[in-house]
Amino acid sequence: MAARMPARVFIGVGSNLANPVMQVRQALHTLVWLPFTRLQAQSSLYRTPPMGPAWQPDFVNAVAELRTQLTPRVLLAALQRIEARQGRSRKRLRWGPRALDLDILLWGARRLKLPGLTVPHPGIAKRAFVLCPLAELAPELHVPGYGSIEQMLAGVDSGTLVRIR
Ligand code: A4P
Ligand code: MG
Repeated sequence: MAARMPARVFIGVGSNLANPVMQVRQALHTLVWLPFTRLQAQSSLYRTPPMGPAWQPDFVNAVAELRTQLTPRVLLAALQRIEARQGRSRKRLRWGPRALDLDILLWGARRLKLPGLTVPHPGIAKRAFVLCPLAELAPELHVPGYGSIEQMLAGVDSGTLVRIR
């Protein structure tokens, strides 16, 4: 399972139910315990207006940077177990409210297209709530297939995000 050089991986963390700040903090703490993985850095937390149905509460978003020797599939399965443990039901409305969402945003410079796993995350270019915390951790970043994080940030409206802690 751990047969490789560590990859630099970024995880998007989001919540808008059941005390979102606590959910995001707890998820970040849990990432520390993943096998063959180091939590390298974590961004500030941001309060962000919902993308998708507007009746739902604001989200809290953050990004975590990992070094991992896990394979992409094994890491995704581990993230889905963390979501499930934090009360995430998988039968939900698309883009609807959730206690915890963990997305694999980037896997080094790789592009992955596996059943159930696309990296870079397909929504990355349109989401200020991903790009702002990502830029905080890695302002030099180049996103494969998209360009520099700086260019990408110029294409979204980050004025509605509030850095909360
Ligand atoms: N999947 C494919 N690629 C990936 C990847 N790179 N990382 C698959 C994680 N999962 C990936 O995801 C659906 C399927 O995507 C999974 O089975 C996995 O195999 P999901 O988490 O079950 O469902 P979802 O998250 O509701 O769907 P979706 O369309 O991925 O939603 P998003 O894109 O995650 O958006 N507004 C704000 N302000 N902040 C947010 O964080 N999040 C969402 C959810 C909506 N609005 C938001 C936010
Ligand atoms: Mg998701």
